[in-house]
Amino acid sequence: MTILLDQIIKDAKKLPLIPLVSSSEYHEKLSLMLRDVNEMMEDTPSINNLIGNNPLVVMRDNHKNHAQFMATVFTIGNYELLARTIPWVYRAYSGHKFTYDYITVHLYNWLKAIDTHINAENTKEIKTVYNWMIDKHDVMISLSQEKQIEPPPVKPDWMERKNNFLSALLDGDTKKCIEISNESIKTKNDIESFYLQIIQPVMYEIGMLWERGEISVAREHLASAIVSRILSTNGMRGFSIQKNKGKAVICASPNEFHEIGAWMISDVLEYEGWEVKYLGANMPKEDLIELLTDFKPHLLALSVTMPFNIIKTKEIIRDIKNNSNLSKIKVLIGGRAFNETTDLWHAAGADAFASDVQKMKAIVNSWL
Ligand code: B12
Repeated sequence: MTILLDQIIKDAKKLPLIPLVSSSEYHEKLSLMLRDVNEMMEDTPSINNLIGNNPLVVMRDNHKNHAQFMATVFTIGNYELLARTIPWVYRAYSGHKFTYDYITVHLYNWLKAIDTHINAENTKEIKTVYNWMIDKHDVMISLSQEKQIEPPPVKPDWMERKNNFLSALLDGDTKKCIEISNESIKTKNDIESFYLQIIQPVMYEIGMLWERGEISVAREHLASAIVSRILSTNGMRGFSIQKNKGKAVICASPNEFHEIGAWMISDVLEYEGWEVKYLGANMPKEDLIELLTDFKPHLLALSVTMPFNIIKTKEIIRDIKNNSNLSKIKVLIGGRAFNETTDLWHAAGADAFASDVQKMKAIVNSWL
């Protein structure tokens, strides 16, 4: 962590916690405030310049993510998450031609919407946080320009293969990617290294290229689609598997569209000897509970990439723990949302957290 980031995290941690009544009201009034903020932004005369001539729908989408993210920060009271995320916002938005001024105008409009919709006695702490973000504008610009966290380290003997895979992925060369995958996976024990040394670092690099505006959404989708095709073939390799370790359900939380990490976890558990049901992305709570009730797994592994999905994840875990038929299921969580912010995973109420497949194996084996 850099000195500046360390300072801003310390400063953020001095912000007041949001009383439950205020965070609940912020949550309740979210769509009203969002509607007003969108209208105020669209009525701003220089809006097209502010948003770098991006389509308005991209801006509205950003506002929705902002609203859900702030509701999460207020509900779980984690300001380290706030301080770590804002520099990413400045970097990613400016990488996509939004101006820095857009961010300030947007925050001032949130202050107006908060005053319009939230009872005056519940606004004090929320406005303190918004004013803090406005005050830190210049620091956040500097932080966003600092060197970014590198992707997870790749072992020297995998480096060339990883680079070749990345180039092939960016070229959309599915055949070459499948060749590299076949060269790398000869036995079921090779799958984990292929995932950790190639797929994960390559996808993180794809993310950074997108964040800096160096590749389009189409290129990122192309990469994700090829990786998904490769993961599908891994499930069909026909390596012998003994199902002697118990039953596991794996999915990504509601509104969570990142599923590659969860899929990797699922494959590794399956090859480790678990009887696995992998449910994919964006899993609705009620249907998950129904499946858990039928299948009666020993383990539920939930994946969360976007911090704004933590609240829904917390609700799932709460309902499982409060249900006498399900309360014995061990709940493991993981995903990018928890990887950087210390102890954030505790907010979701899970039994344990693992930052990657290797650590996940150690935890589930200790539960056997
Ligand atoms: C591909 C991708 C997408 C695809 C996903 C397709 C798919 N089929 O999964 C799509 C297009 C859907 C997408 C959408 C979005 N994305 Co995206 N996406 C990515 C990208 C490039 C790769 C994700 C990935 O596959 N990573 C590789 C896997 C293997 O890594 P992992 O998930 O961390 O998993 C490992 C561990 O975390 C752990 N783990 C994961 N899950 C679990 C679960 C358990 C139980 C355990 C124990 C461990 C564990 O083990 C895994 C293996 O070691 C990332 C970049 C990145 N750094 O990840 C951005 C990224 C995550 N996306 C980002 C953003 C902003 C978005 C959008 C908001 C964009 C938008 N404006 O629409 C939306 C959000 C959609 C939503 N509501 O979920 C940002 C998030 C930034 C932030 N501050 O939070 C990132 C980081 C890009 C960036 N650098 O800016 N995205």
